[in-house]
Amino acid sequence: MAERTYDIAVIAGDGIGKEVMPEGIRVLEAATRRYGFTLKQKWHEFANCDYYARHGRMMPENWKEEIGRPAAIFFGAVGWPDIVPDHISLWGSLLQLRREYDQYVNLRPVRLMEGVPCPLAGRKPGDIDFWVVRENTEGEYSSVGGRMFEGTDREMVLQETIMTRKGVDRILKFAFELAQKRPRKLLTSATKSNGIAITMPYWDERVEAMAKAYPDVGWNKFHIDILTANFVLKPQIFDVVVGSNLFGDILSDLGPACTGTIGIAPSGNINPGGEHPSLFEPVHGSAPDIAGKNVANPIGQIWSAAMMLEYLGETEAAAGIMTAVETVLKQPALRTRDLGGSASTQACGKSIADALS
Ligand code: GGG
Repeated sequence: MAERTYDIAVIAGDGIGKEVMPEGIRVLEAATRRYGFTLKQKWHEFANCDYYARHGRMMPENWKEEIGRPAAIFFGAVGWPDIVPDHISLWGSLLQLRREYDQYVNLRPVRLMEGVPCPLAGRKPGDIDFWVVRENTEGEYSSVGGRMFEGTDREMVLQETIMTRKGVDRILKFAFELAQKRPRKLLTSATKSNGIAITMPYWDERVEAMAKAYPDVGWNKFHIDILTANFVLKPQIFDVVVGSNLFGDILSDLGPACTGTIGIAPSGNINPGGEHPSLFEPVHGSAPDIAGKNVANPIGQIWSAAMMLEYLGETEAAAGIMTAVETVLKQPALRTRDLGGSASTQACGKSIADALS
């Protein structure tokens, strides 16, 4: 049998990224021992704000060469606003990686796990189990626009939202195909076509057109305001939720918050064709307020490791990591403080690695 070896690029980033990444790696290494495959790690000391402080940019000019062609990229979190404004650090690193590698799908599972204290009254595991599919390369995340008449009473700022037929259709196709594989086969589209009068009606039209190709998938749409309310009030009605870059981002923070904490939420930035590497990272950011205290929840990073292994075809190892996560989450003493426990970042990571061994 061929040896299973994967090259992965590792970028810890800023803030708690530097603390949760070693725990993700600890668990991945436990998985390699248990399931008999090899990960060759290449760590990169860029795409962080310390690099910016030294070089005046977030990544070297030849970052693509530096990264090479790994099987996947394992990413922590970026942003340290005391050094670099967030829009500069984000556009100079993560957003550049997502766009240059055409990772047009941002896939974010939302699942209530057993033992996790859920802030929504009366919900139990199984009640909340859906995917947010976020468009990841265009939409409201745009740097097209500008400022005029700065410093005068005519000061004006303008920013464009960009939706292309290709960009919208490919994310909808991915979302419908995901829904098709799920038992409930239901797709929900996030819109705001009553207020955002050009791009969002276009999004709705494309959803309606795409739905015709998937007659076995039921679909509905909600304006983003009532959709967010329903995440809190009726999370059980969702199966696959697709949204533009901004709406998807908001929904994929709110979803995990409804299941207990954003600290456990993972994501995959996927280039479905496989022409470029895909990138796996926790949904959370660098959290400067708790950085350096060894209190951050490493499960978002660890679950992202499981998503990465699933993507690499190591499905048994991915499932093993998730079982280990579930085992640890059931024990209050092993949880981090965002889940009411007192375990440190390292202790939580170690418990999961031990549960896997
Ligand atoms: N691990 C995710 C991360 O570092 N996020 C920083 C951030 O601000 N992201 C914005 C976004 O994903 O749109």
